[in-house]
Order: sequence, then structure tokens, then C-alpha cells
Amino acid sequence: MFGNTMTTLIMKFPKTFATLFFTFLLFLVKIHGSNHPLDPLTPFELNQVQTLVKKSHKNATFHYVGLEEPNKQEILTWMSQTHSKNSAPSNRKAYVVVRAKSKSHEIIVDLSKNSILSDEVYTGNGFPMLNNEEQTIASKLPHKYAPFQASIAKRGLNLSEVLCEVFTMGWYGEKSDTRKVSVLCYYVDGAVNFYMRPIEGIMAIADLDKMKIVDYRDRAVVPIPNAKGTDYRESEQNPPFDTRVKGMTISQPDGPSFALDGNRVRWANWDFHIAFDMRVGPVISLVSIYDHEKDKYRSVLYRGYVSEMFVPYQDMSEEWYFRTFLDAGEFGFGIAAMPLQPLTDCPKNAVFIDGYYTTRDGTIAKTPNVLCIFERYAGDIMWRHSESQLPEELTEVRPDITLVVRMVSTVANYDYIIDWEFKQSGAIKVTTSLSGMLGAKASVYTHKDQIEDEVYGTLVAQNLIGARHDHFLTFYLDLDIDGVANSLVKNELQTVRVVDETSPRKSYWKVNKEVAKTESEGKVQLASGATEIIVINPNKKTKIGNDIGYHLVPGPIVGPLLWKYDHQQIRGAFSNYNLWTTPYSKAQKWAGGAFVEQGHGTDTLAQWTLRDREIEEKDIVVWYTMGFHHVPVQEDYPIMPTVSIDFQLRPANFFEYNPVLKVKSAKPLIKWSNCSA
Ligand SMILES: *[C@@H]1O[C@H](CO)[C@@H](O)[C@H](O)[C@H]1NC(C)=O
Ligand SMILES: *[C@@H]1O[C@H](CO)[C@@H](O)[C@H](O)[C@H]1NC(C)=O
Ligand SMILES: [Cu+2]
Repeated sequence: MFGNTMTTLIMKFPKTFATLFFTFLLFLVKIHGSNHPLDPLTPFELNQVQTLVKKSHKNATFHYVGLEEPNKQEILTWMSQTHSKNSAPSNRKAYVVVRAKSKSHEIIVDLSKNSILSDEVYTGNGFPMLNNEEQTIASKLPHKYAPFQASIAKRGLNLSEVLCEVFTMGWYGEKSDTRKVSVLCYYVDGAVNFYMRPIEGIMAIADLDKMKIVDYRDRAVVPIPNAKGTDYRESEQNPPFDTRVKGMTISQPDGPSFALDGNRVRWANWDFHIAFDMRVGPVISLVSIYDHEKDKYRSVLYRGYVSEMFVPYQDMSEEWYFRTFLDAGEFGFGIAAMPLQPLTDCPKNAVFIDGYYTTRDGTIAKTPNVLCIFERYAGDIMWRHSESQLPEELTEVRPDITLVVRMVSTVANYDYIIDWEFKQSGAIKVTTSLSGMLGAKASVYTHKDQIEDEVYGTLVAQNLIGARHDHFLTFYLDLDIDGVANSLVKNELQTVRVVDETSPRKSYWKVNKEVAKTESEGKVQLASGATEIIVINPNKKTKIGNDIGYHLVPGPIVGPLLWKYDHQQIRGAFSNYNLWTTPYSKAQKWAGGAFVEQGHGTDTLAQWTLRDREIEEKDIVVWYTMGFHHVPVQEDYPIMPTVSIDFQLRPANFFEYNPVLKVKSAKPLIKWSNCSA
């Protein structure tokens, strides 16, 4: 859903000062060290895009502006040759999606030459991402619409206390040639948690290009749930209170152990690049890890990010059935990102990075503190052993200190916290944590015993049903395990029956290695049993002969519960498998396709992989879907305690032995002891 425009700072650039400005920005670029070909577009470049595009499309509205990724080979060459000389990349390009005269345009801007390279009208199905501003404007349309005013008056409500939001409508087989959205409303009336106070039974449909209401329904009058008990602000809570815990903090008196050089991060044995994108949020690139045995950095992950999300609600009523959101491609996971709050969203030792993107008319928006990076020590153990069998007892323990890159995206009611956590052991743990508000529906019911029909959810408070739904997040993982050519290995753990008399045992299990040859073999439904997923470099082995690889360790396994041929499931078909494997293709970046808003699901992973391309010993991309089925409970009301799901990439015969064997415990804190003395 959509982000909060209040938190974005719109910076308008006076064109008359262009030259001065250019010089200033060059200076900014220099001091901010934007010197990497995968850096996000700088404010200067975003401004260039606006100026160039508006020359040919005066009234264009902007829907996406992002880096047009250079060819992978160029990047790898740059990394190995130019990078060391620290020269800035030439050949910067932007990929731009605008609407002009009711048509979607895909434009490539050559930023280095300050010209438009190509401009093509998109003629396929589906529409671009919504921008924040059109959502804000559309959400205010009902207030000036007479039938809506009458509906509000009929319910005895105060129109000034009504707040509406824009919801995308999916696609259910109809002709979809207009950018229509539904506008659904809540009754604020002094309550900040308006999500718990929906005005049920009313729905306006707006055309976003014409920016007017084109359809309107008032079907039923449903009681508005009570405001009492909905507030989540500390200042508004009444006794009894929970026991207050004592304060706690992280202290790094000697400073952090990571170095941030522009967008490049170096910490412990890791080296990687981070970027912010208005569609997918954080993008992690060129991840490599230092191997002291080989005395070099070895590649692990070329690029990783949330390529799409799918949140289908399970309520079949007229104002609800279409709520099957593709949050990244419809609302922009990056646009919806919030400025991180120091000390609470990220600990005291965090370093923050700002994000820039474009608004409706192409001017720049800034989300300050959109990403944070911090070292985490949560009292966990990296490895340990106590030995009491020897003449002298011994205990060796290493504390686990890790590095986290975090973003929080508030897609309307839901808050998604995305953590990329790097461990010295070579593991990368990716966690999605969910909090915020339930998608809730007003109801006549005040007690469960009254309910006899299907209400599609849980009664979480009087007159309020928390609607059932799923969350699926599909991660793009272009793994380059010690090089580009990789293979996907499915290790099937299989029970073997011992039928002869060779052992007193009647069974054991073994590992059956299967190398996926084509895309059809690269689709995996993990729910089926014991399958280990390993991406290997088939051309490299350890000294003792094992395949060099990385293990994809899944979190809780979920699969789709909807019928495969249902419209929303076709659009969200990338959730049909826990894992897909494709050969790298620059154009295939988003699991649900480029134009997902009202799209027909013709550009998803499910479609691409029908070609059944070869994936053995190729530059492969693994698409992993994490998720959970959400059956709401009363504890989710009025705000949900965080739920986390995760997966890990862990070295599997990548190193010759435990890569943290020689890790020393953290340096003693000299300043700290002085300080406390
Ligand atoms: C741009 O919009 C203005 C105001 O709506 C209109 O008068 C003008 O004709 C439009 N220009 C183009 C090129 O569409
Ligand atoms: C409606 O709400 C507005 C804004 O809160 C308030 O100023 C006004 O007095 C209210 N009107 C009525 C009739 O309660
Ligand atoms: Cu949920």
C-alpha cells in the first residue's frame, strides 16, 4: 500500500540557477563518493531525468526512475580493473516510466551524454507503479463527491473526520484500459488508529489519469467499530501497565568496525554495495567475502533484493475480494520506506543513509535515514565448546557479532522491516519482520457466538474482523558462488531401508544429489520433504574434492493456498514455488513483471520459465519466496507485535574449514575501561 507523503521532503530546483547548481552537485557527488556504477541515481541525475523527459512530455507524470543497470560483464570488469584506480563510472543510464496522454512510456536516459536514448510506448497489459501524489489526490476525491457526502450524512458522520485511502484493484478478467483504483474510507474522529475504524459498505472507484470518481457504491450501513482501545501511543495508555524494564544500549566507544565508502560497505571479512531503489527498497550487490587461506575476496552474491510481494486477502465481499496486492510493483516498497528513527528503529551505533526518488511531476523526494547499517551483538554465541575429559578442563567461546543493513517500509497499514544480516561465518541471514495494523473489516458482530456465516476472518474486537491473508516476498538472488557459472543442486535426503542382515538397523538416510539442468528442474516446492538447496560452482572444488557451494536455508515453508488458475494467483504466480531458478537476464528483474498494476500475469516467473532454458553451469538467479499465512488473533489488535520470517545463505564447502576458527574475540575496550575507572 502507500507511503506517507508528509515524511518526504520535496526539493524544487530553480532552473535559472542551473549552472551554479550543476557545479554544486558535482561537488556533492564528489564529497558523497557516488563513484560506483551500481550507485542509485543521485539528486543531480534525477533532476537531469526530469528536465530531459519534460522536454518531450510536458505533462508527464512519473512512476519510476531508477538506475538502468549496466551490463553485468561491464560491472565485473570495472570491479577488477577500473575500481582499484578509483575512477568514477562513465556510461550512467536511467530507466524511466512515465504516463503521458494516457499512455505508459519506457524511457532510457543516457545521463553521461545528457540525452534520451530511447522512448517506447508500452502496449502490453498492466500499468506502472502508482506514485504517492496521485494517491493523495485521489484519496481526497470522495470528500467533494455529492453521493459520498450523502452516504456520510446518512450515517450521521462528520465528513471532516473521514480519511480515505487508495487501493489497487488487481485484475479479474475484465477489460482493463483505465488506471482505476478503489477509494475506501475510515472514520478518524479523534482516533489515530483509523485502520481499526473502517466505514464498511461504501466504495468509490477513481480513474487516476482523469483524476475523478467514475463509479460509486453504497451497499450497506455497518456500525463503525469503537475508538476505545485502538490507540497505540504510549501517552494515551491507561493503567494497569506492564513492569518497566531498565534501559539498555549498545556502546562502541572505539567506533564501528565497518567502513562506508560511498555506498560500499566493508566489515570484518565482507565487502558489498548497498543502494536504495524506489520500487524494491534496499539492493545489495557485489557481495564478496575474504578467504584468508586463499588471500582474496571471493564472490557470493551479485545482486539481491525483494523483487515482488504478494498480499492476497481472503474476503469475498464486494469491497474486499480484489484486495490482492503486489506491494512492490503497485505501491513501491522503496517509496513506502520511512525515515528510520535513531535509537528505536536502529540502535545507537547505527549509521544512516538517505534515499532519493522522484515524485509525480519528476521533482526529487528525499527520505532521510532510509537505510541504516549497524553492528549487532545480541549476546549470541558464534561457536563454543567445553572439554572436561582432558586433564585440564577448557572452554572456548566466540561471541557472535554481525552486521545488519535495515529498511522499514510502511505500506499503508503494514510495516515491513527488512534486514540483511552478514555473519563472519559467511552466512547471510535475510529477515522480514511484520508489524503495524491488520487489514480489518467493520462488522455487526460483537461476539463470536453471533457469527453463523463466513466472515473471512477473526473477530478481534467488537464490530471488527481481522481479515485472513497471506504475505509472500520473493527475493531475487543472483548468486555468483566463487564466479559467475553456477549450478543448482537439490540434495534429496532419502530414507534407505536395510532389508538384509548387514546391520541391526532397519533404516538410515542418505543424500541423493540432483543437478537441475533446465528451468523446470529449477522449480522447487520445498514442502514436499527433505530437500537441501545448494548453489555450487561446478568448476571449483575444495582441496579434498567437494563442490564449492552455498546452501539456501529456508525459513518456515509456505506455499500458495489459492487455485493456480484464479486471476490473482496468476498475477502472483511467482509464489507457486518456494524456489525458481532462471538464467541471468538483465530484463528479468521483477518476479511479477514490470507493469503489475491491473496486469494479467503474463510477465511473471511462471511465464519466463516456460521456455525451460538451461541453467546448468550458467550465470543463474535463484528466486526464493518467504511468507506466511496470517490468521489474525486478538493479540494483533490494535497493533501487531512483530512477527519475523527469514532465510539464510550459508557457505557449504565454500571454505576449507570453519571460516571463523581464527576469529579473535572483539578487541578489549580500552577507552571504556578508562571511562568507567
Ligand atoms: C498540459 O496540461 C495543460 C493543463 O492541463 C494543458 O493545457 C496542455 O494542453 C497540456 N499539454 C500537453 C502537451 O498535453
Ligand atoms: C466536524 O469535524 C471538524 C474537524 O474536526 C470540527 O471542526 C467540526 O466541529 C465537526 N462538526 C461537527 C458537526 O461535529
Ligand atoms: Cu498479515
